[in-house]
Amino acid sequence: MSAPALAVRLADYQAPAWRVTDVELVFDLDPEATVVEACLRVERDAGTDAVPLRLDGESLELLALEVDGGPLPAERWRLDERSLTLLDLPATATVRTRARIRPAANTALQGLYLSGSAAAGFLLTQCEAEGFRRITWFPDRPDVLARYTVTLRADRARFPVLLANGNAAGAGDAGGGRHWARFVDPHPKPSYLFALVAGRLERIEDTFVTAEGRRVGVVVHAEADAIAQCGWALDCIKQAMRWDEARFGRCYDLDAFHVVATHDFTMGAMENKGLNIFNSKYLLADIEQATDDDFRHVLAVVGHEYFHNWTGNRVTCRDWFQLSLKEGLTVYREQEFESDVASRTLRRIEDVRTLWRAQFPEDAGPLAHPVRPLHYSAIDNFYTATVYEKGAEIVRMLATALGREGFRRGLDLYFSRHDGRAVTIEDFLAALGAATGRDLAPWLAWYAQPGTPELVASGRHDAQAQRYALTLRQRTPATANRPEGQALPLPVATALFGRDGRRLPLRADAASPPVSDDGVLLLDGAEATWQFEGVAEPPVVSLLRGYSAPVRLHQDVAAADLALLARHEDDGFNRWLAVDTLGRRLFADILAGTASPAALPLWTDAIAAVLGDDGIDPALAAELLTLPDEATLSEGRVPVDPEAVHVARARLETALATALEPDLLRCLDRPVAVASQAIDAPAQARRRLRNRCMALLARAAPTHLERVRLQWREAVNLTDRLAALACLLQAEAPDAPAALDDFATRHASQPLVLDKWFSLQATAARDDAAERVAALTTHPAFRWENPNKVYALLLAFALRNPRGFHRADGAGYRLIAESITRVDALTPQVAARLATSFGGWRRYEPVRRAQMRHEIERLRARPHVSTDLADILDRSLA
Ligand code: 0A1
Ligand code: ZN
Repeated sequence: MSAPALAVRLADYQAPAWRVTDVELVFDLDPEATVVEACLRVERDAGTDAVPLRLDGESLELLALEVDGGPLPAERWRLDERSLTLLDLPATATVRTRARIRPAANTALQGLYLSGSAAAGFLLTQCEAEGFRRITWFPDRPDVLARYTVTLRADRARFPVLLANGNAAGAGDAGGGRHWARFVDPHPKPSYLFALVAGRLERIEDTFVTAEGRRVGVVVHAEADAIAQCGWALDCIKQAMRWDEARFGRCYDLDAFHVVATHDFTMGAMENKGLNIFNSKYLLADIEQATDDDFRHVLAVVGHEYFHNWTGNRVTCRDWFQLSLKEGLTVYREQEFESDVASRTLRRIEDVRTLWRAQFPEDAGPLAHPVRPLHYSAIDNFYTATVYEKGAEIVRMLATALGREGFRRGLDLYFSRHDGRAVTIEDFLAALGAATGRDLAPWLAWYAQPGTPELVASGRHDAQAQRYALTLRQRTPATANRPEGQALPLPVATALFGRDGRRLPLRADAASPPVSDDGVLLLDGAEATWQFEGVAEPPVVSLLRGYSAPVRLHQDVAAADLALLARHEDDGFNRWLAVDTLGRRLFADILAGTASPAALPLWTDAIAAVLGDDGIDPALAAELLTLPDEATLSEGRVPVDPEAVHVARARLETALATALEPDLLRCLDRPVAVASQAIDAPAQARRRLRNRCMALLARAAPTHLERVRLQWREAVNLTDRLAALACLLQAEAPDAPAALDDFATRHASQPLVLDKWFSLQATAARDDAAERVAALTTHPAFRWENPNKVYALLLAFALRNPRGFHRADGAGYRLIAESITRVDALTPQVAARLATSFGGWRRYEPVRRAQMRHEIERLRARPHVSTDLADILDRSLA
């Protein structure tokens, strides 16, 4: 069994004793053996004499080492598996190394690796967080920023396209069928932002003129069979560039912006300076091979990576503990981008669903960590919902508390103070505070303290005085692994409604804590009370509008009041939330066996009323018809019986479908052509609503499957075809197997579409789901080396098929444990991610709890466990 890796601690941070000012890299590229020559100009920090220069390096074969143009005596350097240490260097020196690396054998997909086959694939790099050390020896930490000059040499026919960060600075013939290209990046950057790409790639391009007048070549690269699907991404890049200028005053800063698609990537995408690399899933989109959701995801991820150019690249992180400094802020910017160019309400609903499904459980289980962790043994495992999504929620709360203008001034100051530097979350808060005259020190607790705060609201109406007193209390309760948390600053966006559905003025008396012009109450201690005046009747109180703080709200609201909010709330999110809350209450009653038939109509009538409102966005209507998934419904319940949750949810959905059958039919029968190839927002919204109605109708009665079959035959886009297939599968219709086969044949040469085909089967809540998923791992299109395939089949099964994964006989657990072992030998990051599916084991009823624990222990006891996997397993058991 491997020993746990030594933890790195935030408290131990020390500024680097050595800086690297300039780096020159020369690559002789070859998939089997690439030679990397590195020349580093290093400088010792004044006052740190005699500190050896320690360079990180892993899986490198040393071919040559020189300092200041000559060899270094053996007693002045040491090489081990993880580093090269040079002793007694002068205060400035030039260190030259030559290394051999083996891209084709690199299945970890960190460092330089091959995407696709050795004969036809292309070479690319992934360096975040610690991949650069697999390319050359270097102080591989984000606070060492250097200027890079990179020369690539390769066979011209095999690797016609050569790309690296920065501006092109020459190209030519290298003799013997080889060619070269040079790139200079004028912006100092940390090593994790280094990238190169070499191969047979096609391109589409355009020009973007920045607000500062720079003409930027915008280029999207992909393999020949994918280039036709890159148009949408190119469009999204230009939208993102324009938006960042308009909303945050941030312009692009190089002559070209390159984006490359690969099928072999462990994450979504990577913001390498001027050379973003994307998992093809988040870059390619056309109507035949991508769903409407895919189109939206491409917009969001393209935006995300582009926005990193300022939040991450120009201003970067001092160390990996500060990861949320770039990720939380960039997710927030991405959310705002999509909210501005598409739909704010929909994006907010989607983000909150993600928070509830993924982040709340993470924050409540053994893998919980502060948004700024205090220690780690495998940083790869901290690209989590907490660092990303909760981090974004903190930024959103700050923006709410400071107001749009104040937040913008704060960010402007942050950029001007720290451009070209590696900084901390304290620096971020200090800049926002200095620009707005606020002391934001209390906000640091949001970054430091794990757990989801509980917010309890209570109110009292005084009819005589026409006053309404609203009291808010907060607590972050202790758990087995941590003490009770301290009070946090909580912005609570609030509105009061009268019984007729009209907004009441929000006038707090002079003794109350302040209320902002847009109705935000800032709770900055454990408890506070606001006295609102001029409230003649007991109001309906709408709290946390737009989900203004990521907390669990406990508020005693009558179902009739929620129904009123569902009709009259003008905040789209809280309107949806009112319906969602009604649905969850019914679910809880069904689960507890206390459901009363009288409760159902309040919920279904509320939805019907909204559906009947001609002004409603069809996409929002579709959201109202979508119940929380089983993971979300299980969240906060102990012990969980996944089978009971599944059955109760299915009953609730059937009840909804049955009650609304006429409304759903009316919705479907509205004269809209099924055969639509438009991808504009209204077309997408209509499809979303129609497909949701169709899915519910198929639940209500088997006769409605005829409509599904019609759509299956006539669909001219992937969204509609896939929606119909999902209905046939869900109903276990007799023709479902044939439809699945048809689909696979039709899309046989389209890997991203086949991923959806795998996921559809992986998430079907059948008794034999585990056996089917196991069988699919032997399908010719499935490859263990390809993260997208592992995620589409196995991660989808573990996370989105609770009934199958948690099957009482443990077959689901065994399948995932065996898969983890297999993947760990290839791509440890992916294995670790799969293993997080066991993280919640303590919340399950005793039989399942014991089985899950057994699998975790068995995995940990195996002989060769990667550091990434060992870290997840150890923390899960702690
Ligand atoms: N910084 C990227 C996420 C990312 C992290 C690690 C990676 O290693 C495989 C890749 C990508 C982002 O936030 O988009
Ligand atoms: Zn990011």
